[in-house]
Amino acid sequence: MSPISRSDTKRFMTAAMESTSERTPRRKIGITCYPTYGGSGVVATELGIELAARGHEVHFITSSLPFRLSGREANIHYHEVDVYHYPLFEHPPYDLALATRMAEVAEFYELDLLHVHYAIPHSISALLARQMIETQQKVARRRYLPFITTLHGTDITLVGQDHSYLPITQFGIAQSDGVTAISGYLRDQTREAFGIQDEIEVIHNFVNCDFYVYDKAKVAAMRPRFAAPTAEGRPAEKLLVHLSNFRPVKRILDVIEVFARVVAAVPARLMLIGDGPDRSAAEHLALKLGVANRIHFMGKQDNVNELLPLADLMLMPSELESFGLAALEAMACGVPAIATRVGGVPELIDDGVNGLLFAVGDTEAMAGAAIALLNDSERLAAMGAAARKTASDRFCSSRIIPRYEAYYERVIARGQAAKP
Ligand code: GMT
Repeated sequence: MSPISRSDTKRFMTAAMESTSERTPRRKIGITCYPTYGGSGVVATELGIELAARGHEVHFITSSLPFRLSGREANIHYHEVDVYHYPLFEHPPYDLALATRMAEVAEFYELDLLHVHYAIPHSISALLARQMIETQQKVARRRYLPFITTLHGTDITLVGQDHSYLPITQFGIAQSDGVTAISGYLRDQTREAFGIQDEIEVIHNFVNCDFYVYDKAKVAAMRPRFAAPTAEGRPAEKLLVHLSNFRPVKRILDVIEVFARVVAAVPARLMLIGDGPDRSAAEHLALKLGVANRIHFMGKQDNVNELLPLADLMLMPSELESFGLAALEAMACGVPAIATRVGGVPELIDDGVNGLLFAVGDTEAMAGAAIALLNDSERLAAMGAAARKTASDRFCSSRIIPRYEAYYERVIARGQAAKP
């Protein structure tokens, strides 16, 4: 096995030190998520990394290597789901291949638990795997393999609402041995939309506060690559950032509109991190508004913890966010967000204290607030400090991971009571 990278070592050491205080049994956990795209994959991957660093054995069972994983981390195993493509299959049945792999890995490595992220179709695959293990031919090998479903957002608010998916999503949630939601908002939505009465544990998104942090020397060295420092007679350029998968729900065009208004009043640049369906529309609008040469279109980036602290302000004008992980990651780096008052965002951003909230689409108000804040360095610094404090007081991995561990123990104990 190749050595882990320096930044990984730091992260592992931090988590290992944290884990010495509160010990829970070392567990073998299978994690499934969408590995290449979106916040649910990020949360699942970061969770696996943190659990592994705390001594658990983590098995990622996914279609490809999750994008924040090097594949070289200690205590982490990766099992690729291989989908057989037969000409008859217009749509190869990934869900079945996943269920098969889950059951195989669970049996071979004696997993204690499966933890799936994003309900569709992962909870159904986990349910099948549980049934396969519970009813296998060799009676001595039969056992109950509990699974937890973590709900992230569009699995409930969008995709799960479509009539073609609603009943199966409802069924997958109801059959789960444990269900967590990433915000109180999402828990309430799930209850309302699916009529679920059972317990749904709210465990918010988290961030590693040692890894996502403002480092003055690093910022001083890197920032001039993205925004010009003070030159004779000219003010330093401000730097804004947006991070997402560029889907319509993120309202990237609002980001460009806000930025164009900001640039008209304050010398500034924008880092656009990520990629997705709305990228070319964003490029066109940037050209039309004459700000394309002030925007760094950076595409997908691995180490966003190195980029976020360079910025003064984050823009997150989403149509909906069940939580807003991107804003939390920025806040941990001392960068406050201008965001929309939607979904679970108010559980993270306290308007006027650690960030600013606006109605969806109100780009004029967002731009006005951004300009005022960028011109008031004292208020901007206070808001950045409050943002960091919120992240470290409430959403650090050191606080949130033990909640997952405790929940695992509850679910495993319930599963043992249900032994076949
Ligand atoms: O729908 C998405 O934006 C992707 C989705 C995902 O599942 O990958 O993101 C959701 O999960 C993130 C991590 O838990 C949350 O921080 C995002 O707020 C949430 N996105 C939405 O609700 C739109």
